[in-house]
Amino acid sequence: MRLLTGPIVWLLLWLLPGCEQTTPPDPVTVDAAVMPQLPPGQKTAVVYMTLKNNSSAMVTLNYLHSDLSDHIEVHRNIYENGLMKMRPVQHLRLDPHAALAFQPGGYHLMLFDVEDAPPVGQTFDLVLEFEGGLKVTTEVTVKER
Ligand SMILES: [Cu+2]
Repeated sequence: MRLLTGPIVWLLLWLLPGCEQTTPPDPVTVDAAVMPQLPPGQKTAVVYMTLKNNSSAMVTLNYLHSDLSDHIEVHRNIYENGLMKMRPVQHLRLDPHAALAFQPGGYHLMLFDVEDAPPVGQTFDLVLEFEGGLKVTTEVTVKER
């Protein structure tokens, strides 16, 4: 009996749901990506999301890809001389284990020349490409404005 204890304990641990976390999390994850629906005739869309760096290294966001737009930029709203202005952010860096919320009034993605946006409730794929070649694909949900 004693000889069996080891393997049985190991097997029980393996079967516990919590033990699935032994696989490391993705280095970068994206949560709750949404795009407010575009008004008719408008071709510049905004995307909000939460970006998380789960790794112990700094990550740098270099490129964004989507079938919806050939030109996607990271922007940040800043106050300058009492005015709210938008500034492109190139090579956005995220500290180890840091999260960054893209939200109204702060960071956001801008998609230019959007021709065929999906209707409200539908999704489209957005690919975030980081330095070193890491690519993270997330689904962006179109929501009402
Ligand atoms: Cu912008």
